[in-house]
Amino acid sequence: MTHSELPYANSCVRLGHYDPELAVYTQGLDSLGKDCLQTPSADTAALTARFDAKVERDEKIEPKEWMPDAYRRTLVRQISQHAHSEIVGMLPEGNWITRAPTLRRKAVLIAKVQDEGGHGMYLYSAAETLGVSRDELVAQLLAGTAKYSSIFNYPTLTWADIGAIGWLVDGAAIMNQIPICRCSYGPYARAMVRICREESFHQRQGFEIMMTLARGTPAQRAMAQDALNRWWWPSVMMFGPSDAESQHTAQSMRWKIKRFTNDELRQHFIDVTAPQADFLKLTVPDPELRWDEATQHYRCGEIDWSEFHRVVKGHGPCNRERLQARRSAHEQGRWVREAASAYAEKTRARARRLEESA
Ligand code: FAQ
Repeated sequence: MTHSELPYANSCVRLGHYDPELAVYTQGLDSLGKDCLQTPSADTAALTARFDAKVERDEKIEPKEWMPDAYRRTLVRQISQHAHSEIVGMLPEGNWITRAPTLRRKAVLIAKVQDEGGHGMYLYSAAETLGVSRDELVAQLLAGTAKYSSIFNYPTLTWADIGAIGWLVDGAAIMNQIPICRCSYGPYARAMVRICREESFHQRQGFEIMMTLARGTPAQRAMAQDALNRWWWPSVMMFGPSDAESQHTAQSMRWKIKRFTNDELRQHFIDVTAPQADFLKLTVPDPELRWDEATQHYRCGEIDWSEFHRVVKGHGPCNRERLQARRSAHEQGRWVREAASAYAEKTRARARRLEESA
């Protein structure tokens, strides 16, 4: 892996060499991709060979095409977990909308949280092209059987946490997601292009909050340092288990769903972010963090994987609270969904009547 191949999580997200098409793919929604689920009559080995060759040539796989079941399942798993993360990820920051310190900060935060909701929608739409419905996926989230990113199970205790989330969490998210712009599955890749552009704004707004606090009063500096102390390790863990422990990486790399391993992306995040902390004159809470001339990378201390597994299994500081908030939002939004469905039905009926009378 050369440096130029790696995604940037800094102030310039380089999308130039990726497919610039922004449209989120919705083709295939009518059948929800179910027509692709039947076992094809033609020889599966030949279909697999054609699929593999297409992936090898870096061509996109589209919803109506034949694809191995395991590829489809992997995509549904990853895209739906990603969508849930965006939606649950609205909660920690949403917590600060009413308490943002200025009107400008409040407007920016509302826009950011709204962007995350939009990302969830693009991603559920991309997952739907694979033959699952958004209702099914949301039901899994609400039942507590679906995963979402561990990072969103930590609390936002002070305003500085909003800065730290933008800087570190969005920074890590971009690092992980830029390569997905080149994912072999077309709808996911195209959704990611737009998402990454928005995430790069998010990262910069977070860094700007941190910069303001770090250059502020001693109390503001202390608040920024405290936020870095609490968000550093969870952000480093966000990239997932180490390569030695990661169940899915090898196969996902062969299918070009993932382009880099969890550890490669984590290392790059640390390499980019440690100098940013120096620039802010804040201290990364890792006494073993140091630049290694020989490898041209930062070395860091041991990750506490027991904490990661605890949080993923549902025992983080806010897992219960997050699910409860989603469940009650879903319940309180029932009338909106019912009204939207009734309106859509009314519109369809009117169109039918007009057609009949024409
Ligand atoms: N948390 O074999 P691997 C954001 C699970 S969006 C919880 O390495 P894989 C935007 C993994 O699912 C953040 N679970 O798996 C934002 C698997 O479990 P399974 C989300 C995790 O898929 C910012 C098992 O461990 N981003 O932040 C985590 O190859 C600010 C074994 O792991 C994405 O979803 C974790 N951190 O690699 C919003 C990006 N890590 O399914 C609001 C797309 C791993 O076998 C505010 N996803 N697990 O039961 C990916 O790139 C990959 O799915 C990875 C995991 C890298 C997350």
